[in-house]
Amino acid sequence: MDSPRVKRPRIGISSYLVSPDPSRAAFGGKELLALGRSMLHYVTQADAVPVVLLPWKDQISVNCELIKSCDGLILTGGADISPQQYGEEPLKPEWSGQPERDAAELALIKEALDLKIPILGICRGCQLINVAFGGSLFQDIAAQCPTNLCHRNPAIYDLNAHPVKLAPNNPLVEIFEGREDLLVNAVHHQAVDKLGKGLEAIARAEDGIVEAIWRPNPRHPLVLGVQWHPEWIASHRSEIPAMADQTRLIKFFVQECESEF
Ligand SMILES: [Mn+2]
Repeated sequence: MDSPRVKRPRIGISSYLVSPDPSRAAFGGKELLALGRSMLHYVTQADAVPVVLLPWKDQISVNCELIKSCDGLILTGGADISPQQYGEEPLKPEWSGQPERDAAELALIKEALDLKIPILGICRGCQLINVAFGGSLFQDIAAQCPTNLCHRNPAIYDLNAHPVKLAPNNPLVEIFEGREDLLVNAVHHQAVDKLGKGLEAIARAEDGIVEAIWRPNPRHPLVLGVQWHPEWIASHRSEIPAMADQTRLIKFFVQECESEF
């Protein structure tokens, strides 16, 4: 007897906008989209189907069609968000970010909110949720809020880690079963400054930097952002065993995507 065909949840995932080295012949000057294999693996670990979304402004209508077929949206990490998105000029030219990708993803956030499907932001994605709700960012942690805590170390990249303290009564406490602290990877130099309207900081590093946000009201559909990269922790957990199992986060998110509220 044929097994019944069960439709797996589809999760739209924003992709990176990459400009290869123009001095080389291969792809020189041609823009590409990219998406980490660990991100795809992370989503399939929760038995969901990844749908790759596009990082270009002139593809917003395509993205809107794609996201209509999805049960949830993940905003991935990547380049800086342009300070223009929160009404500031870049303090340094190299902090100008990628307005092109910002525009594509801000349109996706709006569409996902209209469709009432859950949103998960990772690193840059967490910051973009904050900006979409009217909040602002620190353009550079070292320049604007000097701290002894290392939030980015290029030499060891995603093996750089620091603890975060979780606030009570939020999905992270549920996901990580009542833990008050989590050790997470840290690969960011921007951070949430002023919180977006209706958003709440639910994890902070010991220097006060915001490490996770969510929208408590309405609680569903879920809007959650984490400053760390759970997909890398899930893939390389053996390298820092003290880190919690972050597949719990994606399984929780996909469950939210499957639920009717
Ligand atoms: Mn951090």
